[in-house]
Amino acid sequence: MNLTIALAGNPNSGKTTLFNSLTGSNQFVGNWPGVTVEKKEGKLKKHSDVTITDLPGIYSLSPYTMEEVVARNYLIEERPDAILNIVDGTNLERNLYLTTQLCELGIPVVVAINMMDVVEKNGYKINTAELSRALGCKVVEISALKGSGVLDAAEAAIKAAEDKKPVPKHPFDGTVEHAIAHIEEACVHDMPEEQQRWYAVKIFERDDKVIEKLGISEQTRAHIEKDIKAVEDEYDDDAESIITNERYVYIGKIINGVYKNKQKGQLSTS
Ligand code: BGO
Repeated sequence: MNLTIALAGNPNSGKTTLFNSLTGSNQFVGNWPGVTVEKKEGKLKKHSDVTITDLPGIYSLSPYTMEEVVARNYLIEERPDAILNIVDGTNLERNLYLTTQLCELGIPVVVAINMMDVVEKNGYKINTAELSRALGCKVVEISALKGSGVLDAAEAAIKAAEDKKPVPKHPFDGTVEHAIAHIEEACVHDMPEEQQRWYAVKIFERDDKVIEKLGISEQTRAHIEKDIKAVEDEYDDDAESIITNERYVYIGKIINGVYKNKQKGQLSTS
């Protein structure tokens, strides 16, 4: 079976190092359609039926940079069989911000925590079993530079692609979740179920590109705008910032339980 695995991660997370390690010299370089952002694809070593697509390094799936737009268009339009999300283990909090968004796409995700050689040298340990439980997807420790764990990460991504199980939904806070549920019902209920979540969150954030793509009518927009405004009034903040804060609160809770200083035996937040 031919499978496509997208490699996604923050700039400097080690994505290029991992891509080279997974594909060796088996790479094809081009451009993403319509833009001057480089597109790299390659065949996974010893798996000629598995294509790895290297997405541009990004911090978020927002519509503000060319890299983000290229990456998210690929993910929502092409829908790869799985996402291998490379995360810099020395900077978990910032990197997991993208992870929370990738997990909403309805595509199976495997998280590869990179730079584990540095994490360990610094005397830290990451409880990957707990992180995996909290995120709802498989988590693998790797060092792309040293090559350790890289094959396990690839095998895990293949398995996730074959199993086709999207990541379970992480709920936002009460009224935010309520508004998103309304949006799902009003705007995206005819989409495949696993795709609805990401679109509904983007509509809540008033993401123009998504609203335009879906061709949401003025009447429906006015209807959901009432829900969004009510949440903004309650939180005294704008919708996009509310979602950003919700993500960081969620990440903060996760990290508290998984990042441990080996020497002191204490939990740390980064
Ligand atoms: C330089 N462990 C360690 N210790 N370093 C790693 C690992 C790892 O597991 N993985 C990657 N790196 P990219 P993006 C560098 O280039 O793959 C290092 O942006 C240097 N260069 O070697 O490029 C990797 O594609 C001079 O480091 O990331 C690279 O995601 C001094 O992380 C950097 C020190 O990796 C970014 C490092 C001239």
